[in-house]
Amino acid sequence: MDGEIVLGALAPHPPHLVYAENPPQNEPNAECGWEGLRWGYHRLAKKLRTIDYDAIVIFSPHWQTYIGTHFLGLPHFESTSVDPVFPNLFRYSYSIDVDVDLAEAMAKEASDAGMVTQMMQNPDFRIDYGTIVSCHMVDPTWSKPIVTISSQRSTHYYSAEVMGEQMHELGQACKRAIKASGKKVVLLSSNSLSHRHFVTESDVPEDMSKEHIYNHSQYLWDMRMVELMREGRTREMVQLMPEFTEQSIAETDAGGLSWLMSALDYPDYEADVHAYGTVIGTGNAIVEWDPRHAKLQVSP
Ligand code: 2X7
Ligand code: FE2
Repeated sequence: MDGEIVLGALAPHPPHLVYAENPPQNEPNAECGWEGLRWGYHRLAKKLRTIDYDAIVIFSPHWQTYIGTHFLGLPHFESTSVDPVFPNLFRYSYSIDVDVDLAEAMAKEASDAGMVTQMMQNPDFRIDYGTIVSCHMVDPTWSKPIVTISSQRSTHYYSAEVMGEQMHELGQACKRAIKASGKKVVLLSSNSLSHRHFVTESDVPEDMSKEHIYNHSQYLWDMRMVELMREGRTREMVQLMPEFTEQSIAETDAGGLSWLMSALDYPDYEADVHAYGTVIGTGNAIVEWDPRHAKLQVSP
C-alpha cells in the first residue's frame, strides 16, 4: 500500500517551552510560563495520540548545513543537548531512534531530482535543540522514530526566492519517498514565525509580565501569515514568504515552512491553529494540517 503523510504541523522550538514543562529529561526547573503555547502543544500531542503513524520527519533551522541538505543516517543518537544561548534553561538528555530507511529514501529522491544531499553518519553527532524541543513537545515519550532534515541556508547564500524553489523540490521529493515507503508519516516544520527577540533576559525567565511581541509590525506580519493558514490560502502564503522573512527576520529563512507546504501539496483546506504566543519577543504559532480535511472537502 502507498505510504502517506497523515499530519503536518508548524511546531516551533523555543527551549523555554520544554523548560516550563519540567520533564525528567531536562535538568533546570521552572515555576511555570508560556502556558498558551504549551497548552496548544498539549492539544496537538493529544491529537497525535489518536493517529496511527510510523515516523516523524522534522525540518530544523538549528541544524545548519552549508553544502546541501543532510539527513540523520544512523539508527540511534544519545547524548545531552545544552542550548548555546540558554544553558540556564535547557540541558536535555536525549535518546533518539531514527528511521534510517525513510531518511535514505528521501535523500535518494532529492538527489535524483538534482539536489545535493548527504547522510549524517557520525555517531558523535549532537542532535540540534530545534529537533529535540519540537519532538519533545509533540511526544515527550519519543515513541516513534524520527528523521531530521537540515537547513541548507540558501536564503543567506543566495536569496529567499532561491530557498523557496529548493524547498518546493525537497518537499515534493520527500512526498514521493514517503508514498513509495508504504509508511504513515507525520511532518513537522520546527520554526518560529517573526524572530526579532529581546537581547536581555529577565531575572526570572518565566516572568510572564515581561513577555510580549517585540514590535507591532512583527505581530501584524504574523497575523497575516496565520490568517492565510486558517483560510487555506497557503500558495499565497508561500508567495509572501520572502517578504515576510525579510521584514520580520522570520525563522522561515531556514526553509522548513516552505518545505512543509510543498510536501502537503499546498493545502487549500483550513489549518487548525492550536496556539499563538511569544517567547522572548518572537512570534510562535502551533498549527496543524490534517490531510483528511482535504478529503472531506471533495466528498459530496
Ligand atoms: O531558537 C529559538 C527560537 N527560535 C525562538 C525563541 C527563543 C529561543 O530559541
Ligand atoms: Fe530557533
